[in-house]
Amino acid sequence: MKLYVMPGACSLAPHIALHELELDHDIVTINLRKGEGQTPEHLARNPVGAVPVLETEDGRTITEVMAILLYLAQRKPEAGWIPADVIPLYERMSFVATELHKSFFPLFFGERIHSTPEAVAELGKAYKERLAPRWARVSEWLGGQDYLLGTFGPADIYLYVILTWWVRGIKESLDAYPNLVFFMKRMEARRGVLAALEHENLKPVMA
Ligand SMILES: N[C@@H](CCC(=O)N[C@@H](CS)C(=O)NCC(=O)O)C(=O)O
Repeated sequence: MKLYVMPGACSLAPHIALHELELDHDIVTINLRKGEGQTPEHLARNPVGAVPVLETEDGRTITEVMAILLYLAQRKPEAGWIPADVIPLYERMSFVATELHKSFFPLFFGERIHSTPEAVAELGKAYKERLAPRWARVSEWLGGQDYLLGTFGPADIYLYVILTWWVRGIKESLDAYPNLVFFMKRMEARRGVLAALEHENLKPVMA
């Protein structure tokens, strides 16, 4: 399998999954900042020019973090990442994808939406406020558990990557959410997480 990533981007999630599941893979880095997402080769893989993209041995090309994570989970059923009742898994993954992941575009790229620094700052403030009840929601899901569904799985990996953006990218604290702090520390004690971080030349955010 070949996974196209940009270090630290959402593609880190399937990268971690490949390590956690111990699946053979090659990583190809796409430097989006240098326009490598817009080359004809990459657009043929994903017409919106984004990472991640997974190419499988049997010739499938899969885009979308959630789809790739679920595909990888199905490749290794013995890991137990797909519970008998899939609804809580889909609910949490969909929440991370739509309510959390996509809230970061205005935080990272506000200047692509508004042209004045004041408007960009206001947009950022609004999105940070919008995220607060959403962090509370995932914190409540975690409760006293180690992972979102009790046992480790793809929703945890996806949530972990988005939380690294909050801490490393936006430089915000998680101190208001002790469950999330413990979750991040737990994730950063995992071998697969550390292996993918190292491959992408990244340090743990809770260190
Ligand atoms: N819905 C997509 C979003 C992918 C996405 O936003 N990828 C970002 C990196 S985190 C990207 O490649 N952005 C480049 C671009 O949109 O031009 C998914 O879940 O995979």
